Amino acid sequence: MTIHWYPGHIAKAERKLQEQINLTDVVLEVLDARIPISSRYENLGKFTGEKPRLLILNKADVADPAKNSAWKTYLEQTTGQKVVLTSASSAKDISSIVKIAVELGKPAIDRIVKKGRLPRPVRVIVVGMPNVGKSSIINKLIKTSKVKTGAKAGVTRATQWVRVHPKLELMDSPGIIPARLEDQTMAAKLAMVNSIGEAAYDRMEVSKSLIELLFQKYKDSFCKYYKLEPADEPPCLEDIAQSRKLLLSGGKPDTDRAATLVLSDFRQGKIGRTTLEDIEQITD
Ligand SMILES: Nc1nc2c(ncn2[C@@H]2O[C@H](COP(=O)(O)OP(=O)(O)O)[C@@H](O)[C@H]2O)c(=O)[nH]1
Ligand SMILES: [Mg+2]
Repeated sequence: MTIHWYPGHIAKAERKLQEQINLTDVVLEVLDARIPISSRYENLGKFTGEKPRLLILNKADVADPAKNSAWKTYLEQTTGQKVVLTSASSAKDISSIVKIAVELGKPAIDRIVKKGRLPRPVRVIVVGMPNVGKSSIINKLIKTSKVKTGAKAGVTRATQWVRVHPKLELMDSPGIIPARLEDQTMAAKLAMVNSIGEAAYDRMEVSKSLIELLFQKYKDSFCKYYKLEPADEPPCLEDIAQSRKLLLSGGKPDTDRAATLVLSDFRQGKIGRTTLEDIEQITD
């Protein structure tokens, strides 16, 4: 499988990310709960330094509930960061993000006060790879309050801060962590959750890998959803095309449409709540 990537774009994106993070006290790091390994950028600490971080496992509503709690515990223990499971549509999840972010930012504000300056709200940024739900989380946070505090002087690109709580200001544009695709297995997972532009990969290949993974981890629900007899080997795209009556004009199975269908069903959580990565697969 070949997923293409462009180091030049990455360097540029990383510079921008660094500039954005420099303006903040706390970093809200969003992962896709279905792929906590591949959607996490291990070197984020290079950009955040000592700034406190909150890990958000988003899209928890479409991820496997049992694995959600296992991942939360594991990540809390191994990173020392706070971890929250969220679904960007849940108001309750969003208010817990606000509460924790204010707590995490308190030491930074205390330092300001100690220097004899006036306290100000904690400043936070939402960062993450494409499509993990950054904008949805930002929109949801902003909905809780609508007061814009305007552009800050001294910042080249006008950075808008939105006061989402008396003690919290949110940068209104997310920090985009460019998906690093050196590792093709991780790149394929990012393609599965739609974090990589379609032009960079072969849909059929990614779809086949997804079928194998879902078959391996969620055989019963997968076969049931596509009305396939559970077998020892994963179904091929032809099987799914047949079952869904996706046929070309000559009656041959339309594997291309089957590939698109499986990716789309998975992304929408139609096959069930699934998590593609397990704690057990981490080796170190
Ligand atoms: N099921 C589910 N979908 C979500 C969630 N958060 C975001 N999405 C969807 O994921 C897609 C990407 O979200 P977006 O906020 O644009 O991601 P961004 O690229 O990180 O800003 C959109 O279709 C959202 O509706 C969530 O918690 N659960
Ligand atoms: Mg966005």
